[in-house]
Amino acid sequence: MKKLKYILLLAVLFVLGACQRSQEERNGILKVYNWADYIDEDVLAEFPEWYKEQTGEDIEVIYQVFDINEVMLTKIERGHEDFDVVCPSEYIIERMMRKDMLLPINRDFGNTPDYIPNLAPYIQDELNKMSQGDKKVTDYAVAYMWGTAGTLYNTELVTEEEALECANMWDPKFANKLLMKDSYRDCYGLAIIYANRERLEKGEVTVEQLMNDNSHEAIATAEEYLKALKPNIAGWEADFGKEMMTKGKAWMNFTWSGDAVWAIEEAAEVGVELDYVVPLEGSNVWFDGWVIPKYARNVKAASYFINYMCRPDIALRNMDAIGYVSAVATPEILEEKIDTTLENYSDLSYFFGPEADSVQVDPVQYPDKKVIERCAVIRDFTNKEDLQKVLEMWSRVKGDNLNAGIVLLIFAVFGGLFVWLVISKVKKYQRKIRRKYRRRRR
Ligand code: N2P
Repeated sequence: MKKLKYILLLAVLFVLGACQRSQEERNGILKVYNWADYIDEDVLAEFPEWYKEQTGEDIEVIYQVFDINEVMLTKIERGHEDFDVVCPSEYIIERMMRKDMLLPINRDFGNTPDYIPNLAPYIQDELNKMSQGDKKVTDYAVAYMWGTAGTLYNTELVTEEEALECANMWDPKFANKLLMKDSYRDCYGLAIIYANRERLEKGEVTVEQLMNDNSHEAIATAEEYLKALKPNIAGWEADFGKEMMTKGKAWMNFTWSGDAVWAIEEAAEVGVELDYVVPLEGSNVWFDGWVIPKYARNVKAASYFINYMCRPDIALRNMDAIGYVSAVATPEILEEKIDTTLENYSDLSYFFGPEADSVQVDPVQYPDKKVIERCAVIRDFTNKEDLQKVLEMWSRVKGDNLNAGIVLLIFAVFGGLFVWLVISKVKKYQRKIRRKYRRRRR
């Protein structure tokens, strides 16, 4: 009995020790958790040198990537992993704020300039719409990249008019030709918007209301419309859509604007023409931002890393490397992005200020004000049970594919076994008969 008590005491001490260790500061190492293909590798590699110049301290960066917001969130929420800086999308930032999972960003950078005010006021305002009580989101999150969800299409196989109306995605002529972003919130919004297109046209409801409606009725509608879309879906992609489109293996891809920019450029190099539009019915404008989770163990380096990401030259290099658009909106960025060979002029005053109301800038990267006006930002589904219902619906929608595949596989395996059994039985019987005849002849 005494021995057992001793072992229990040791176990408690061990657990306490582990907890203590996991909260201890971890100088010299910065753990970054970001989306895949979402940073210029040289920018990342140069951070330690810049950090040393600013602080006199050495730092080693441990960098990991994810493809799906929820995967990242589970690691932090359930696994308490000690990432110092991570990059969730807006609705996950909102959830992390609500669940008190974030630390405020300390902007006391000593002699280092604070680059965070370089962010577009438009994005800052959108972020702050998600504030929780007196906790302002912009004190806890710094926007990184932003964009829209829309349709990337092969111009030889799909017309611009077809791509512009999301209704066409349901057209049987695109059977097995459509790739969908493996993101339940983007797909949910698309389905609800399409289902309510007539009410939207009459002005009875807004894109924002639809996309953020998690009533039982809305969930059932989304399920019905997403299931109806399945014959057209060639795959749910987290990151391979751009490659499939570049290789001409799919005709349309409901995806994020930054992936579209990358795919359009890559495809052009191999002679395939792709383009991207935001559905006329409406869509979502999204942004991802840097946050410091409460299990972080190098808060200082995390804040410096976030600040470094807001330096205009760094923002430009990241944009050039990945195709996405930075939330930094300084005049040098606008100047760099102006392309006088473009035919279209866009109103980007909402992002770069009043002087940018008619500028020649790639409309896929920086949508015109009118496009932004038909989009809305995705908010988190705050009620746990409703969120669970949406997730269950999503796995039913996606799971059907898997089930059909598994059923086919089972049939193929058992069918094969059955045929093999019958053939071997027949052969055995034939051998028996032959032997019988031989014996009789003797
Ligand atoms: C890039 C992922 C972009 C995330 N691979 C868009 N929210």
